[in-house]
Amino acid sequence: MRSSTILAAVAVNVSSVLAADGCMTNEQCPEIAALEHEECEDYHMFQARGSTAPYPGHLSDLMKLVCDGIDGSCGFENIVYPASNGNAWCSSANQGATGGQKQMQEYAKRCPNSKLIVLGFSQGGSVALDLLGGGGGNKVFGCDQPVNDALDRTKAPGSKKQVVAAASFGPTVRNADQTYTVGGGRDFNGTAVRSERALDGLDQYSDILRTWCNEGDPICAVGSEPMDVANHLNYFERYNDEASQWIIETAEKTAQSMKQGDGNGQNTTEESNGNGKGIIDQSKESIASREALAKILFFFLVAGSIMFCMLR
Ligand SMILES: *[C@@H]1O[C@H](CO)[C@@H](O)[C@H](O)[C@H]1NC(C)=O
Ligand SMILES: CC(=O)N[C@H]1CO[C@H](CO)[C@@H](O)[C@@H]1O
Repeated sequence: MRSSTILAAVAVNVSSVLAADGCMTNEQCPEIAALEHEECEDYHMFQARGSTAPYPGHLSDLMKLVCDGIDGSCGFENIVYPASNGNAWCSSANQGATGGQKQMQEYAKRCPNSKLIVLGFSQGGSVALDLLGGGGGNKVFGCDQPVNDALDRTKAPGSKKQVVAAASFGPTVRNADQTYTVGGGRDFNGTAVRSERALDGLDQYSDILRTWCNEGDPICAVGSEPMDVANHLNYFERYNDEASQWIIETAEKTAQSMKQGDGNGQNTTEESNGNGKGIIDQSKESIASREALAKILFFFLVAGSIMFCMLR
């Protein structure tokens, strides 16, 4: 089992298999490059690419969909880290987690009112989970991943006022049966499992976190069948629409439910403002009235047809 896992890891050089029509690099897709921003904006994504992938990598099209659909200014920055495979995986992932936290700290300090979204794929998916919930203290592909602490959910940059959504696709280090996981690989462990401490750390974010893991993905769902690297590489073909919708809804809903604070992220409350509720009630009402209208139209249609038949 362990040696097959290692073989799978070696086989998954994610940059070698590009999605047929997906964007991977800035050169390929200037419209993605145009979303890479340093300035303060309403929604700012931090994204961690997969092992050996170019920047920005597999999440490019998804990020474009999020920015196209979200209500407010939007852009991203790459989490800068080596994304190395093999024995260097552990130090690479650790650099991603600690470096990503630092990038978030710097951005949140400059832009205290911006809403932050954390994304990652494969090794980067693991990095996204590690930087939020803490990581390391385990063996992955035969190397030892150093420990890093979680971001505190009550303080910048991890506060509820700031981190409003997080999504991880095919993460390497993950645990079976977590409520935030969707996909057929949910009941299987990843290449390695998270420490209790890292799981607890991640639970702070479970309300705004979703992890996608396919059945048969040899990286995030070890032991599920049929094991095929294709199941690790097709997340963005399969789920871009669903995932971008979820990210937009989660980010907007969380942002709306947080009162505008004093900007330092030290305290947040869960009280929702009247607006958010109003919008939901209004849309419920309009659905109800549309249903009523449809029933009335249907009644007249049936009654009309009966009269027409009788008159003939
Ligand atoms: C996942 O790993 C944990 C910790 O090692 C273990 O207790 C559990 O049985 C594993 N679950 C599956 C489905 O392999
Ligand atoms: C995390 C934190 O400090 N939360 C506090 C913020 O302020 C509200 C109301 O003043 C408290 O109830 C929270 O405990």
